[in-house]
Amino acid sequence: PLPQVLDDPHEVERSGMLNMTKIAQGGRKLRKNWGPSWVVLAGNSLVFYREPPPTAPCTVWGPAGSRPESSVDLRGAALAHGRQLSSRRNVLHIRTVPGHEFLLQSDQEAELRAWHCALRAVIERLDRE
Ligand code: I3S
Repeated sequence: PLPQVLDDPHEVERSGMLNMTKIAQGGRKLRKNWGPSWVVLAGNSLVFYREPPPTAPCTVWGPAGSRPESSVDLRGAALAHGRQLSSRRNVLHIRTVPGHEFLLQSDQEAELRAWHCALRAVIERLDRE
């Protein structure tokens, strides 16, 4: 049997500061607007907060009572390198089933690679469910 934590849909898989821009909303192309975001990968969602929690790194969720800026459902999402979509280095491209697309970027290559692995693992797990 799986350990209990793996059955918890709200288990935080990863969180941290990344640069983010949406590039499409519901299939409609958007103008890029890069900015820093506190990103939380948990359950089937990727959640974006304007700011990290004040007690970081101990608290992985956003500030108590703080509302996420946005969140997306990763079920069926497509994950790819974003190098054709940006002049920045270390860019990931995510497209969700409803056609929301965004880019995630970090100047630290290892950090972005870890996000790539974590996102791929979650999306593959959701594909099997
Ligand atoms: O894919 P693009 O259009 O070359 O993206 C760049 C532009 O969106 C630019 O904004 P304006 O066209 O509104 O000035 C952004 O400032 C750049 O950051 C975008 O390119 P990168 O390569 O940084 O994703």
